[in-house]
Amino acid sequence: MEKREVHSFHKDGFILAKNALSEDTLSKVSTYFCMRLDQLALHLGYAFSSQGLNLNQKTIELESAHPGAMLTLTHSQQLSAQLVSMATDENILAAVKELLGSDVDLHPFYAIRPKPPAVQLFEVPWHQDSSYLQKGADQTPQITFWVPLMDSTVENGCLEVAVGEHNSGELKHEPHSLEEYGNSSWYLEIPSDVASSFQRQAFEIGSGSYLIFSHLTPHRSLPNRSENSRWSIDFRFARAGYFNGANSQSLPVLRKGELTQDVRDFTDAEMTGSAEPRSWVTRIERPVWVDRWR
Ligand SMILES: O=C(O)CCC(=O)C(=O)O
Repeated sequence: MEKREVHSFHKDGFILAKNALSEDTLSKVSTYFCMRLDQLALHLGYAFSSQGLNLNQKTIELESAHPGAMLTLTHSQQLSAQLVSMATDENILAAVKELLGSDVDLHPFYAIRPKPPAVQLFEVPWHQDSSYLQKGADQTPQITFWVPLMDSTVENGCLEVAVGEHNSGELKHEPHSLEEYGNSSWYLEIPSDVASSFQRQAFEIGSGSYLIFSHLTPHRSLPNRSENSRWSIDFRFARAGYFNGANSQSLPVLRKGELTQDVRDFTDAEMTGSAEPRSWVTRIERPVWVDRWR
């Protein structure tokens, strides 16, 4: 990462890394999620129309046969070897070291977003990531990586960021209200009278590129008005030894600049099938932020 990029991260609250992930890394993650969609289809008793459908085709088919199925997929997220490999890609870790130092953890908050068209619960309202953590975690140095698995455009609901607003500290948030497919919204939002003054920048990002932003950078995602899904993954890193503000543990990733044994053990357990089996979850049970913003 160049000095001017670090400077622009601190000035604007975000930075775009172009063509930083290999096709191979992305395709392993897509293949893994195709497999998860096969498992979800089996669970829902659905048979895909043909073999060899790609990630987008499977998403569209399953969501149209079982509206709300992708919300289940999102709620049932679990770290996999493919995700940890992506998060520990050398370019990502180089940026992490530059921005957070050489002792760093993978934060337990990460999200998988299949975002099919016209599911309003995949339109994430304006928020800062720290608002979803317990009080005080905004003091922890941490950054988010937002990684699209396919090209993300204004039409398919890309991310929009508030430029320079991370310098305002943690803003007030309110619970967002929406019911859809038996799910109540779990989001928080910055009130519209505050968000209306943001200087906004929408990011059309090709797959292989990603956005890095601070836990205090307000952002949201636009509606998906296309006919396709727009998959993305977001994960966070925090400086080791600081309060993570969640009710589960972080995964140690770097110590003294070196990849930890914890990361290797995690990926080995996944590859050998000794990791815990995955179950399907249809909602987030009592998230840590519910009482904080009432
Ligand atoms: O991908 C999206 O739709 C929203 C992502 C987001 O809000 C986040 O990464 O915190």
